[in-house]
Amino acid sequence: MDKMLYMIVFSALAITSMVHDTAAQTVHVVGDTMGWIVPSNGAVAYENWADDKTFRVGDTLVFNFTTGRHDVLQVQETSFDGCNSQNAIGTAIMTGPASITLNSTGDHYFICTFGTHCQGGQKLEISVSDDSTRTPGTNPPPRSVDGPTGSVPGGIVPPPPSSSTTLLASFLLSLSAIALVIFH
Ligand SMILES: *[C@@H]1O[C@H](CO)[C@@H](O)[C@H](O)[C@H]1NC(C)=O
Ligand SMILES: *[C@@H]1O[C@H](CO)[C@@H](O)[C@H](O)[C@H]1NC(C)=O
Ligand SMILES: [Cu+2]
Repeated sequence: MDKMLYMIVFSALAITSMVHDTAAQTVHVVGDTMGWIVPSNGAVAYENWADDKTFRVGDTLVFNFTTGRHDVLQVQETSFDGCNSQNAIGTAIMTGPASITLNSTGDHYFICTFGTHCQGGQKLEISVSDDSTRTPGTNPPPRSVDGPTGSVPGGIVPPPPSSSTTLLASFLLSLSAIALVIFH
C-alpha cells in the first residue's frame, strides 16, 4: 500500500510542477509579421519591436527567415556594435525559422551574418530578466504567442495549461491527502 501512496504523491507533484512550468514561457516572434530581415528603416525597427516587451528566462525567440537568405548568430556586445562574427556565442543558425530559448539573464545580442545585413539593421538586442521577477501575487500570463500571426513554425503552439490539467493536478493532490489519512 505504501508504494501506491508514494506513486500517487509523486504523480501529483510531477503534474503540479509541469503545470507551473508551462505557465511561465512566452514565444516572441522577432519583428512580428516583419520577420527577420533587413528592415527598411534600419536597426530602429528591432529596437522598437523589443522596446515594449519583457523577455524572461525560459521564453523563446522565433527568428522567422527564409533559409539561405539570412541566419542568426548570437554575439557579444562588441561584435553587435561592430557587426562582425568575432565574439560569437555558439554557431550561426542557418535554418529558418529558428527558435532560440533564452536560458540566461542579461543582455543578449543577435545579428545576421549575411553580407551587410547587420549594418543594414538586421540586429537585435534584448535584455533578459529572471523568471522570478514576475510580480508575486498575480497569475503569470499563460504561454502565449506575441504578434498578430499567433502561430509558430510548424503551426504547433503548446496549449496553455488547461483547466482540466489543473483540475487533474488538484484531484491527484486531494487524492494523496485522502490516501495519507487512510493509510497512515
Ligand atoms: C537552452 O536550453 C535548452 C534545454 O536545455 C537547450 O536545448 C538550448 O539549446 C539552450 N539554448 C541556448 C541558447 O543555449
Ligand atoms: C513566417 O513568415 C512567413 C512568410 O511571411 C509567414 O507565412 C509565417 O506565418 C511566419 N511565421 C511566424 C511564426 O510568424
Ligand atoms: Cu540577413
